[in-house]
Amino acid sequence: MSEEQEASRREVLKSGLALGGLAATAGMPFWSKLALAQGEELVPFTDVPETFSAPPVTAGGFHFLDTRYIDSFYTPNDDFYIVQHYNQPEIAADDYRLRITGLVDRTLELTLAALKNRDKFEIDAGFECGGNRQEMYHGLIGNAKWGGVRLSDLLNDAGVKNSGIEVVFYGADKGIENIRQIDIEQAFGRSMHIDDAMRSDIMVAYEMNGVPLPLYHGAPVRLIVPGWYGIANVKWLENIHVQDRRYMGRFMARDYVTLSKIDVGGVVRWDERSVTRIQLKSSIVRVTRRDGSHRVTGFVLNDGTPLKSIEISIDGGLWQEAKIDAESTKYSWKLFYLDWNDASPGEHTLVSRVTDINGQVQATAEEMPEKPTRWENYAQFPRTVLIS
Ligand SMILES: Nc1nc2c(c(=O)[nH]1)N[C@H]1C(S)=C(S)[C@@H](COP(=O)(O)O)O[C@H]1N2
Ligand SMILES: [Mo]
Repeated sequence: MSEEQEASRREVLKSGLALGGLAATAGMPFWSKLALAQGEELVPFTDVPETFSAPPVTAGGFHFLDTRYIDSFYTPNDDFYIVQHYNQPEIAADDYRLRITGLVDRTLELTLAALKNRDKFEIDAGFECGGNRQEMYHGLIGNAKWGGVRLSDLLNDAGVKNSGIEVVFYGADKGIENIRQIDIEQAFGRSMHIDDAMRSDIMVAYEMNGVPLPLYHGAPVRLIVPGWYGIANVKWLENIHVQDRRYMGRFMARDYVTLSKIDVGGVVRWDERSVTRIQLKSSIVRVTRRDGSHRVTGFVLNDGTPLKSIEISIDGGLWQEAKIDAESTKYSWKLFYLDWNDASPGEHTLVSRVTDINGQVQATAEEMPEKPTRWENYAQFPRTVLIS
């Protein structure tokens, strides 16, 4: 490994300690406080219909978490949300090849065994689908420890030519797309600029929470782009292709494109851009009661920018600082709680807001840009509960 790579690896490790200045939890590990204790019960949300439930995991299906029951730092693999737009290809590990092609000095073709023989690293990454939303209580979310190899190591071995500016990632799953009235079979594809692709923390992953990547999460190999929305994490990855111009496939240029009214150089314009970095977001996921005292729990996701505070306001009152899991890592989700001491019987409205070290504050619904597309739902999310 070059000195430069070693330095950037150290930088990543160091910046993993992303929680400068936050209220830490002393004593017990944060996580041991999350599982429901003996005699602790969920307080019902009144914004959740009684009929609400998360769909079970099924082949080809769509699955999201019932966020009221988040009780571990790592989401169990069999409850991690599942989104795929085409099929779920089954690839025999022995037949698997990862090909690195295009504007490179040497085309690489790697078996799974060859990938596993290379330098391995692990990283925590929590992410959500760009289409995650309030109707499912933000359940298209999960946090896992991923294991695999550095994308930058593979690209350096292949030798990216100067003309190679765009890196495209193709999955083995395919579907028919109608493009200008023509039906065409396309593989799932996503891309990024070479400068993003050379980040030392992007992973070609073959493990999820210590076991081989499960089928629904892209077996045998997927991409993990920490800090970006789920769409970037191409499952069933079989080809990494370097080219000299932008890739304009459906999931970069037509779908997962956020349309919003923003200031562009002093002019308000309707802007269209591909969903990439995770926006600063928090949400309350549950309220529990034990021996008459209450606790409010939630999560934060963002692009890895260190956080300054996470606060909760009850019935429009003062913002109170919540405790955040101090062992969270740069790109993991960050779980937090607040002990709510004086909860009175009746209905209450609770809302959380997160602030990062740059002073950016999670927007209220009113402060959000006009944004008619369904992607990137990060506004403050008021929840209502009934205290009996
Ligand atoms: N090959 C492939 N990769 C894919 C997708 C897909 O349809 N095909 N869906 C993407 C989307 S939209 C999301 S949100 C994440 C979901 O990853 P998960 O199912 O492991 O949670 O995978 C991404 N990677
Ligand atoms: Mo997604």
